[in-house]
Amino acid sequence: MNAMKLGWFSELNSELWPGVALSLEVEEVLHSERSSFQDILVVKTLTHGKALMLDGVIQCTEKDEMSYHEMISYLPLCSHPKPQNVLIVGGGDGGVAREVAKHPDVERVTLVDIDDRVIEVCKQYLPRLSLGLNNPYVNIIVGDGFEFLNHHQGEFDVIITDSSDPIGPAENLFKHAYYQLLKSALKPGGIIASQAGTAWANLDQVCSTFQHCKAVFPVATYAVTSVPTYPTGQIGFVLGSLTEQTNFAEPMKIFSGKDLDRMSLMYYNDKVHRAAFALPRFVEKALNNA
Ligand code: SPM
Repeated sequence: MNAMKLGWFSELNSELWPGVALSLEVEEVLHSERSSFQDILVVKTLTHGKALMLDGVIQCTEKDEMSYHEMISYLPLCSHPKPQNVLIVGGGDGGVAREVAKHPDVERVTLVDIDDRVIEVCKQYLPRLSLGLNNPYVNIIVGDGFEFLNHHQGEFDVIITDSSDPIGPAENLFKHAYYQLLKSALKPGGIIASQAGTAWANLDQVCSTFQHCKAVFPVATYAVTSVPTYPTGQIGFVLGSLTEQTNFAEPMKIFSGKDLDRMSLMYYNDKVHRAAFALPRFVEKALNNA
């Protein structure tokens, strides 16, 4: 559900964030179509650059996408001793691939997204994001992430699930069976990170996703970042590790200021990494009971 009225896009979703709607003033609709899986909309906003919406839900704006893409990428990558082979499930806009490919240890990136139209539309209209899709290290596969994992065992050091919300094409990526598949697709010592919703609007969803992760991985945790154009301005990730010694809150790899500049990172550094795991009491309590 979404509304375009008087030059404004409003993100209405009565199921996921009832009674709240973020609005962006739109200068121009650049692209709109119905793919086999979802509605795809790209607009030029007045204040946030270009924005991508899927099924009426904001996926990213050029102004604040770095907070999401850098954090979902570097929280797991910097928690792994040598993340050479990385799988991205979803992420058809290219933002995560762009970040993952910058990590000095990464040798191979595979991206599996179900919707080739998202990939093509982002290549055409969102080049700042989709430059990750043109990187020679990135192998793009159009297909179902769930199915892909079924046929790949013990292959990846890190798997990042950059999905939309659990209504629509991404629904299966929030289930227990998906976390079991993630575990089987990892090499020994592997790590996963998945989009897991915001505690303010979807505490139940956060807890159930965390529960699936905790049931499968010896170490599981939840971290947050701020994305002003997501509902409540915040989103979180669950992280799981096959290694009991993993302490997600303390990065194994620390980039110097020079590294961060060379990699053009605008949000992530080791201090932000540690802070992402400092959770409010109500979230900590809910996760402890999950
Ligand atoms: N590469 C960007 C894809 C973004 N994936 C996450 C989108 C989530 C949007 N809704 C946030 C609602 C939080 N409950």
